[in-house]
Amino acid sequence: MRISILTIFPDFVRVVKEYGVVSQAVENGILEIEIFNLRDFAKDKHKTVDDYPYGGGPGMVMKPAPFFEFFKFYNETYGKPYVVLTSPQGDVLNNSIARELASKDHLLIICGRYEGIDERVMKFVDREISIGDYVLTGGELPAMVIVDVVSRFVPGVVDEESVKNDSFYNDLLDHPHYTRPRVIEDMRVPEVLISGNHEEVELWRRKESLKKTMLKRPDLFMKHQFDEIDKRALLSLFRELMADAK
Ligand code: 4FV
Repeated sequence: MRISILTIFPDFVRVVKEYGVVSQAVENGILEIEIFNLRDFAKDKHKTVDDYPYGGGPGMVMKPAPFFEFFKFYNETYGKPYVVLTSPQGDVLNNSIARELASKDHLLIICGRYEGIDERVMKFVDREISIGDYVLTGGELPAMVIVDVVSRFVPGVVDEESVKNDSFYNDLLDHPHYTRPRVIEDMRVPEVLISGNHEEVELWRRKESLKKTMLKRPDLFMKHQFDEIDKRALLSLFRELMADAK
């Protein structure tokens, strides 16, 4: 998969491909991540990318011309990508949107700055994505979040099992995790996790996921598709509750 990022701060975003599983995926050739500096497509000697807003008001707006220059070059050189603009007006990112983006073989992410981008640039944009209902100083962090979450859905980047156990994979929050030592400050690892009984472990983890999801994200719980293990987990939870209620 090819992911390109267009920004006025290339050094800021470059780190997203220099650490962890994303950097390994780049080394293994599974991911190609390329960063472009919008200023390289501003034709004036000051490489200007912003200007005053028509109609007045605070702040500056990103000029359309450097983007038009960039797309002329980019589409000729790399072919037409699926273009994502990171902005507060976008669809709020979640796992299913990330999975959808990961199905594209060629993504280009545009990072806004200032008050925003001249509206005429939207002719190049296939999708606007927001990472949440708040206003950032720039679209670079959202672009890095998108690279990170999308890369996990690209086959070969992370082990399938790990993705299957993800929070939100099946609209459930994740179960608690434990590792050595067995006891720390009198806090013990739940016995079932050291029992070696994989069925009991799986049931315990699903019960914990269901409990946490019902408590913290009932909206997700209502979306969750129940399977056999869920039913056994809920029965067991119910029996425990009834026992505690006695
Ligand atoms: C944002 C978000 C975001 C708005 C003006 C960049 C800033 C500045 N992008 N999710 N929330 N962008 O706040 O994606 O240009």
